[in-house]
Amino acid sequence: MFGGPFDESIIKRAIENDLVQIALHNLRDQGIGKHRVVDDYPHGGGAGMVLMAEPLFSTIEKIKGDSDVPVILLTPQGRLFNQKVAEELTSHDRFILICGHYEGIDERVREHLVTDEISIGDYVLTGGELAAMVIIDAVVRQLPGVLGSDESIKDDSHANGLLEYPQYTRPQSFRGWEVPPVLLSGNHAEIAKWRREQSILRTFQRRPDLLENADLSEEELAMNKTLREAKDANEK
Ligand code: 6GU
Repeated sequence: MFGGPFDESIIKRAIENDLVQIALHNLRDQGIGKHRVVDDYPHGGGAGMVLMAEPLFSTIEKIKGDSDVPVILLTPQGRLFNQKVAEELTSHDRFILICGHYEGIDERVREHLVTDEISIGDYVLTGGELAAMVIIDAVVRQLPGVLGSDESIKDDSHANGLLEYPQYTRPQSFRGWEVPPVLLSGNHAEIAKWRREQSILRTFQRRPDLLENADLSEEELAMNKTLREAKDANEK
């Protein structure tokens, strides 16, 4: 499953340039018996299979040795992944992601091996692999040197707690739809001001929940208040 995303463009280049190393480990290599079994029926009965503790412990102990690298279980029960968590993960030299599968994993793995649990959203995936790819992508693009210019990271949606401002490229007029004149003015202060306002406006319209934690100046807080009052008045 990991071949596609890691063999493409930015992540591929990051790996080739040795900015990141991604190692895949197959639980089956530590599976039990001739058939390399990794799962078994749940004690107490019920549907589905449960990943056994032994293959997970031996796989991960082999990877981490005595080091205390974080062991993160990917599960819909984990804390919600977001840009802040992505930034937090970049602070570790290494981390291990466990892709849960089947109906679940033996609780002793959670209790005695796992140090963190992450979910990528309130929906259920068939396994943790896609979640791992999402997390790796979001983390790797933060690493120094991975993106062309570090500029593009700081303006990202969510990087400053706001959604990104609208972007335009050539032509200036497309099917009669014009680029906002301020962007053609060459006035860098005005452009920065317009973009900041657009970011706040867009966040207000689409994700007002984000504004509660965004870092706004006095003036911007006042703008937010005006927007909210106008909206409330409209709804009355
Ligand atoms: Cl991390 N795993 C699975 N299986 N489903 C999910 C998830 C993770 N995050 C959201 N849904």
